[in-house]
Amino acid sequence: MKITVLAGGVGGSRFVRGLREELRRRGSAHAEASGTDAAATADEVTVVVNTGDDLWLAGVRLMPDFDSLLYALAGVNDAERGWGRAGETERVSAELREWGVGWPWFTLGDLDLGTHLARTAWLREGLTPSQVGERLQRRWELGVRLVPATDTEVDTWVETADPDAPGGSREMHFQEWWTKHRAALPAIAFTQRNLDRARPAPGVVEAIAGADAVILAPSNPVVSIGTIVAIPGIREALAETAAPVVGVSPIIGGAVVRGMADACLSAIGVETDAAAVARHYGARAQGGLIDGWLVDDADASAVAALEASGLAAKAAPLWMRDPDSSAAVAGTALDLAARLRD
Ligand code: FO1
Repeated sequence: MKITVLAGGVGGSRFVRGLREELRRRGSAHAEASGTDAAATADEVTVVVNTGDDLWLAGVRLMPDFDSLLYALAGVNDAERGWGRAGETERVSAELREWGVGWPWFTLGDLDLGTHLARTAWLREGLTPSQVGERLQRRWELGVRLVPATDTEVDTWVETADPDAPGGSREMHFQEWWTKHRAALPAIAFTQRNLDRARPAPGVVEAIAGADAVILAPSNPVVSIGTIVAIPGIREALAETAAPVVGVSPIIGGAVVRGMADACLSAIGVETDAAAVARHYGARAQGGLIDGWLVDDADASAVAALEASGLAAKAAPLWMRDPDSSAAVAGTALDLAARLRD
C-alpha cells in the first residue's frame, strides 16, 4: 500500500514512527497468515515535510522539521527535548556566542551542526533541498521516504505586536517568535516567503496522486500543515487524488498535545478545539482538505456533528506516549482511510 503523510516535526515524527511500526506489524501478521515474504509486499510511505520553519543562521541552512523526522526515524533524536540529536554537546554554539554569530538563544548542537554543514555544502554545490534530503536519508535505513514540501525557500515570518512600540507591529522569523518569545507575543499574521514562485518538490504531487491513503499528521495546523498546503499545487493535488484524505487531530480536550499551536490558531481566529480544526481544514466534498477526521476519546461528543457536516469522524485514544500507543493511532487512521476507500 502507498501512504503519503503531510507532517511537521515533533508531532509528525511520533506519528510517522508509529505508522512505520504499525505497518511492520501488519506486514508480518499478513506474511505469517499467507506464508509470503513480508518484504515482498512492503508498503511505501512518503512523508511530505513542512519547510516553513527553515532558516539561514550562522551561515548554514537549517531544516528543523526535516531533521526532527530524520533523527527520530533513525533513532538518534533527543526524545526528551523534541528536537536535535541525542547525546548532544554544545561547544561550537558556545564559541559562536563568543563571536556574536547566530542567535544567543538558539542552540546549534555540535552533532546537529554536522548535518547543517553537510546540507549547506551540498546546496552550495548546486543540489536542491530535496536532493540534499535524499542524500541525508541514505545514511540510515529509515523505512520511509522524506521529501521537503518544496525546494523553494518559503520560511515563515510572523507579524506581531511590537513589544517596544505600543500599538505598532514588527516582523520576525518564525523561529525567533517561537523560540525566543515562546509564541507569547500576540501574532497578527503568518506569511510564507516566495509562495508566488514556490512549486511542490519533485515527487510530492505524484506521491499524493498515487497514494492509497493520504494522512495529515497531528502537526501544527497553521504553520506546519498550513504551510505545506499553501504551496501552489499541493492543495490542488489533495483535491484531485482518488485516495481518501484523513486528518489526525493535534488538539485533545481543548488543548494542544505539544508545542504552542494554540497561539497560531488564535492568530487566525480558529478555536483550540479538535472540531474547530476539522472545520478549518474543511471537507473535501465542499472544497476543503479532508474526508475523515480522528479525534481523541475526550472529544467523542464532536463526532456526530462532524459526521453531519460531511466528514467521516471517529474517536479513539490519540495520545502518542510510546511505540505501542503511536502505532495504535496510526492504525486507527489507516482503518478510517480503508473505511472511506470501501
Ligand atoms: N528549539 C528551542 O526551543 N531552542 C533552540 O535552541 C532550538 C534549536 C534548534 C536547532 C536546530 C533545530 O533543527 C531545531 C531547534 N529547535 C530549538 C526546535 C525548533 O525551533 C522548533 O521547535 C521547531 O521548528 C517547531 O517545530
